[in-house]
Amino acid sequence: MRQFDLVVRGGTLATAAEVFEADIGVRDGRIAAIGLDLPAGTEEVSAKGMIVTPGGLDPHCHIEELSADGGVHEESFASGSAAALAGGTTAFICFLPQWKGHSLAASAPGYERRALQSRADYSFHQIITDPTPEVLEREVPALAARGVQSLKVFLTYDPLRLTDAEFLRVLATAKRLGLMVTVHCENFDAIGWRIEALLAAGQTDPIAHAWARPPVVEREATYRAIALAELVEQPIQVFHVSCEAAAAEIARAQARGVKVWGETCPQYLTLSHADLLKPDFEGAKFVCSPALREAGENERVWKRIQDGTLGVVSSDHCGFSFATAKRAPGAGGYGQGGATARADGTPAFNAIPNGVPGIETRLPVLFSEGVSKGRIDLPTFVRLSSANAASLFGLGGRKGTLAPGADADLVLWDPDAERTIHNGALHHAIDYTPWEGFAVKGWPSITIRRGEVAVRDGEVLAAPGSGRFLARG
Ligand code: DUC
Ligand code: ZN
Ligand code: ZN
Repeated sequence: MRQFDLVVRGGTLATAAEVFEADIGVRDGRIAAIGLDLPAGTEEVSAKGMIVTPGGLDPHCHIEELSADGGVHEESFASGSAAALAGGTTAFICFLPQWKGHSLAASAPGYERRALQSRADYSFHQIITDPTPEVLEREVPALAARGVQSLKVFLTYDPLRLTDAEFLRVLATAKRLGLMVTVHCENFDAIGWRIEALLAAGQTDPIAHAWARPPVVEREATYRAIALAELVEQPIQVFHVSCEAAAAEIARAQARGVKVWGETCPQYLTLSHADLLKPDFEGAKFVCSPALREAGENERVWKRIQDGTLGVVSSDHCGFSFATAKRAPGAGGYGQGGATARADGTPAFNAIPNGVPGIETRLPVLFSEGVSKGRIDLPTFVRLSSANAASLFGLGGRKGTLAPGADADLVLWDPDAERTIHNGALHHAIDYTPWEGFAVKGWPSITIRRGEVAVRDGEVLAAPGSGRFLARG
């Protein structure tokens, strides 16, 4: 019997700390050895000319989410995980919903059963929208014991948002149980006030979404979330930072020793108001929250990646197709201010479901705009794409690393491959990509998940149901 089930041979390995030449020997789905001239494995994969990174970990994506009105996001676990793997992401964390007025157990029945169809490894953050004593004192501890070790709260969206008093109770519970709290930071009342004024002035186009949610509403809520977390002495992760104003609040808090981390997404690094202004309702394809900013903001967010303020790039993938959900006023839950339809039947800006698809394009866009264009080096790419999220969310040593004992989740990047992104070539279930026609340099040609070749040259080989639930510590 050979020592290794698989040897990935002759690649340039990139970890969160260094870049070096080596082979990787895999046994029983885990990395067994890293070194030069390893003995032959039962299976051999050549990585000559390739960069080998840990598999991506996308710690923020909405997959097959169920809303209380009976709706379900169009992206299924089978399709979303195929897209993840094809884009170099071997594990993701999505959301267990809580419907207001319901216990955790009674919200989204059957959701965990749906997740069994995943081809990639997966875990959950628990959304808390209704922090009753029963939820905080009984249900959350039981969930934590099952390995769901992080909570998500919204400071905007009705009926998802928490008041400050509710948020404080969630923070205190997380502190008691040692959980991470992730936060969507925007000021609900300020957005509502702006929406009312814009609608009264007859502004209904998708661009008004950005006018209703300017950077100051994100900055205020980011500051408030940090201040309340500081009061409780509970670490938080600020999700999807879109602008310098919010990032600066995080940097200031980090400088005074507060345990706050920041995440951003490829949309805030590459897209802008110009996209929201596209004619024929096409701007709806770019409605997400926080909103896209003016073009100059992209480079300011890159600077906050470069100075270490923002340490994670997630997709915030949402399954809303242009032909269906994006045109259904109020559908999908993530909207604010009522279901206002316009004369042509399309929704006014405030009723367009918020969210863009990006689970497959996250890493190619980050690699190309970051590594290939010289904005970041390879270890930074690894930290942003997997390693930092793994340590923040209790998967350190298992995901996001190339080291003996870690899961053999590997991505072989062809750094010279030039591609143009087209939706037809993607594996998600959504009918568009915000990066249609976007040119990238660098492409994940082989994705290996726990020692098995899951994707080769765009063909997804991993079967639905082959992903595993990741209980986190
Ligand atoms: N932002 C989005 O754009 N969609 C879903 C949730 C969120 O916070
Ligand atoms: Zn959010
Ligand atoms: Zn989200």
